[in-house]
Amino acid sequence: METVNQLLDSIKGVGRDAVRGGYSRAVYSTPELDLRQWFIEQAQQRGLDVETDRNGIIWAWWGKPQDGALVTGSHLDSVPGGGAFDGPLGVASALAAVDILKARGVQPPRPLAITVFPEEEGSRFGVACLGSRLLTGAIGVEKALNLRDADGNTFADVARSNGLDPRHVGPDPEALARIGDFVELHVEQGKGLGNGGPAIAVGSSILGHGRWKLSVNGQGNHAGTTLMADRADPMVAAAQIVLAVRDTAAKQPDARATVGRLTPVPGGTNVIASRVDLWLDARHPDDAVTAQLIEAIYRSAKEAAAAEGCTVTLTEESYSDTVYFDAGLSRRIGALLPDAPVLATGAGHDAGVLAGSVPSAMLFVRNPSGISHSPEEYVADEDAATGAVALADVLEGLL
Ligand code: HGY
Ligand code: MN
Ligand code: MN
Repeated sequence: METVNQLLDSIKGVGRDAVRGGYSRAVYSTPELDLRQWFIEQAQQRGLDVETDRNGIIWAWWGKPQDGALVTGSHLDSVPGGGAFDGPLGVASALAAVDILKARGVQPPRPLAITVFPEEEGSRFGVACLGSRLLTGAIGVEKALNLRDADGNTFADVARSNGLDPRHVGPDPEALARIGDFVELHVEQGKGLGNGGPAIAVGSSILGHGRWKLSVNGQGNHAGTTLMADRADPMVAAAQIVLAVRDTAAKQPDARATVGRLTPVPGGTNVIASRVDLWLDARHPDDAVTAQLIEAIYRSAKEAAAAEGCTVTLTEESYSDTVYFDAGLSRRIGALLPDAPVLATGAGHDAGVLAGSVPSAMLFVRNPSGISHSPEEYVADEDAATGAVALADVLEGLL
């Protein structure tokens, strides 16, 4: 069987983005579907029984599916122009860990399953961890089904065209009961493990984070015939808002706020936009501080819009409180990996969504630069191999 690095190597050509660099593997896009098929084949080659549940989550079972199983997994979808490891490292490490356990002659006393969650990044439908939120009921079914991608396709339609029945999408207590403990291995998206020392850390918490959409409305017009004094240009207001986001967050220790996506409508070079949509990603350990941040940003946005003769609306699209992983499970994992430091993360994960329903924990694998959501995301082969062994040790110890 392939090692974790060979497994990652076997998918390195899937979903390469020639324009952005890195990988663009949006949920239910061809690259992501190809990766799903790759995972199913790899799991079946290992004798695992594979099923896809009514929310599109793939489960690969070693042993008969039953309540209280030990489950590990991650995601295969990516951000636009993302790195090679965010998601796939956890899935490939889980496959490699099963190989290691089989080679050790382990006979699981309880079933072990590998899961692949759809739409962890929220890159297509705008809500991160959509699959695990549906599973746990952390998102309303109607809201989920009506989410739209950039082309206006609803999640319901896309789910339907990928074999799901929208009438059955939603909370799945039977599937959730099968998760006795959940452990997700993930590339570290920070510099906590640096360049030396242990390559693996145990997760402690996930920063509270949310997404908001701001829409600035102005007067669309001709770029050449409209004098500067006669404009209500939402792009100018949007530019002020982006600066206000940065300035507001910079004043708040530990806050992070980002506008990574901005869409002018109609988006012509010789056209003054009529509307500009921009999306805010804001995060802070204290949910009350995040709320104050958003209020301050919205105040500045309204001032910026008014100064340009425009208006602005703000809509919350998703929010997750700060999450602390299960203390008992993390302690047990710490005992199995005595050299592993404990790290908090600023990145969201399905393990964070599941933590509200089942004992959940994370392992992080060194990423020397800490850069992620970028083609420069990196894990050295030896660290990836160390991660797979660490995951195998943890799974064996928890079985
Ligand atoms: O956005 C996040 O924190 C995660 O990568 N989905
Ligand atoms: Mn991820
Ligand atoms: Mn990510």
